[in-house]
Amino acid sequence: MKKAFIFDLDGVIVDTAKYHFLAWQKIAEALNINFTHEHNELLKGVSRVRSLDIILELGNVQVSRADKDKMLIQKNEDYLSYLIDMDESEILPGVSKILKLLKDKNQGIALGSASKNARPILEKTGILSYFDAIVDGNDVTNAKPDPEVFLKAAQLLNIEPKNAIVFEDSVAGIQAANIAEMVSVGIGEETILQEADYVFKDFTFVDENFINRLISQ
Ligand code: B16
Ligand code: MG
Repeated sequence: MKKAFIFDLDGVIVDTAKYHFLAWQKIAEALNINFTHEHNELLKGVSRVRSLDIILELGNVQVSRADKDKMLIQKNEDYLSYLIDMDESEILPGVSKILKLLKDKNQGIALGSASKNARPILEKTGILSYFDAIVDGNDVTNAKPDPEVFLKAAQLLNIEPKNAIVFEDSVAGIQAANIAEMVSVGIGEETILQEADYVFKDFTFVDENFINRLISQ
């Protein structure tokens, strides 16, 4: 049976969190806000605008709408500068193998990400052609845990939500998949992704047997 396999981007296909961190840290420093790796965890899967609000809340700092807009532009320009040299070596272990496997099995493949920079990242890493549909931060109005991003992806593939499988590294993303009544597969720590139907540390632990089981169930 043809299923929809929907991949989150950051933390699932590539680790762009480290670049988001560097760019947000500069913004935080300029505001005298202490921004740590632990704080960065709070921003995973969260939109750019909401991420800035979280940082400002952490520092108990208030800024004007105009200054916020400037910071968002500055952060994104800085973030994009880290992506210039990005290539296929940044694809997380095991991901390319699973994409190839799904293509060979004629399954639907989609991206469901909060990032507005998803397309250039897929292009630079050389995997854009695997995706039959891309839904990213430019296409949705409601952030995860709202299921909008995944429902749109399944709809573009013309596949019912119950026949869709979501790979996600964030708690909000797992919740979005569950609300959409899709199969949720957590990529990361089991203790954090407790709400997922299945959890794997990374894609090297996802094998053909598991994929076959998802396709036939
Ligand atoms: P951008 P995902 C998310 O990607 C990141 O996890 C999150 O940290 C980031 O703020 C968000 O994309 C927006 O990214 O600034 O590039 O639009 O995990 O949903 O693929
Ligand atoms: Mg993610």
